[in-house]
Amino acid sequence: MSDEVQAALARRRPVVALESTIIAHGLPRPRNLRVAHELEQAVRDEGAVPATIAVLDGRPHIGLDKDQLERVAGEDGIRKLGHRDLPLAVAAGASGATTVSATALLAARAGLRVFATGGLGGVHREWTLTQDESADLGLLARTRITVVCAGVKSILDVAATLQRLETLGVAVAGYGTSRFPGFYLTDSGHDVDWTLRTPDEVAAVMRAQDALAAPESALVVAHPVPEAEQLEPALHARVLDEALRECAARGVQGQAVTPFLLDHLMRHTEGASLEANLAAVRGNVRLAGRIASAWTRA
Ligand code: PSU
Ligand code: MN
Repeated sequence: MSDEVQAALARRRPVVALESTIIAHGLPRPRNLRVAHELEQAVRDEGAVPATIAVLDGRPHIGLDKDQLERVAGEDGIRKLGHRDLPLAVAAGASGATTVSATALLAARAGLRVFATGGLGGVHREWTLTQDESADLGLLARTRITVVCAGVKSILDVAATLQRLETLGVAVAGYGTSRFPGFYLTDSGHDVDWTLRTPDEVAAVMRAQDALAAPESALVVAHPVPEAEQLEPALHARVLDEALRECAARGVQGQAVTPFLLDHLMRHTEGASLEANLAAVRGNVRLAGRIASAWTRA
């Protein structure tokens, strides 16, 4: 743990966990490094301490300094680590960026409770053929953490992912909306059962989770990208269709699927999908800072 994060936790100051896969594998270089700094600053602007999480030379890090963040953003061959990869990377002395599942696991083990990302992984379209379901979902079913996200990535089968979250017992609430957000899009077209409207309301749910001694599951706070900053829905539909066809035609599989689709969308929307993605992440990081503050005040 970085000294700053350790000191903040010891003094019960708000801390927000940030994942690193979005930096290393979800965004293009060299902009990704600027974004990494910008996201950390956004957390600070809300009065919280950012803790970007990654594995470097076999050591999990909770909170990265400038050089470490640079390695995550720029090092060739930096791996993508889901939670199952953590022991393998540690034993091998390897370096890797952590996905939502690995970040949530490490954050919770370190005593962090609030985590911000772009969009969760989930059930991929054509799941019946590929069985591709992100490990994010299973991990969130057994980890007590609050994840602020713009829903799940719209490259997924959103209805199936919502169903899996229900089956797995993961609490889901819209933030300021009764519609589940669609990552690049403000509205995925699906309803959510619960709406929370303030950071204090979110903190109250977190306290209730602990008081109920419920299974150690997560709370997903689904926070939509503002409508003015979303990707144009018709463009989204058209380009996503192409991306999915291209992905299948090239036989892209496993961990490579999500980065491939995000990159394809970015290149075929002249960067508009990137801007929508960044707008979503920025909003999530800020909200997470406010939730962490409400949580430590409570
Ligand atoms: N959110 C983003 N961009 C990303 C991701 C999330 O805006 O690249 C990453 C997260 O790390 C998430 C991962 O856990 O994509 C999902 O990968 P997979 O579908 O292979 O589980
Ligand atoms: Mn997958």
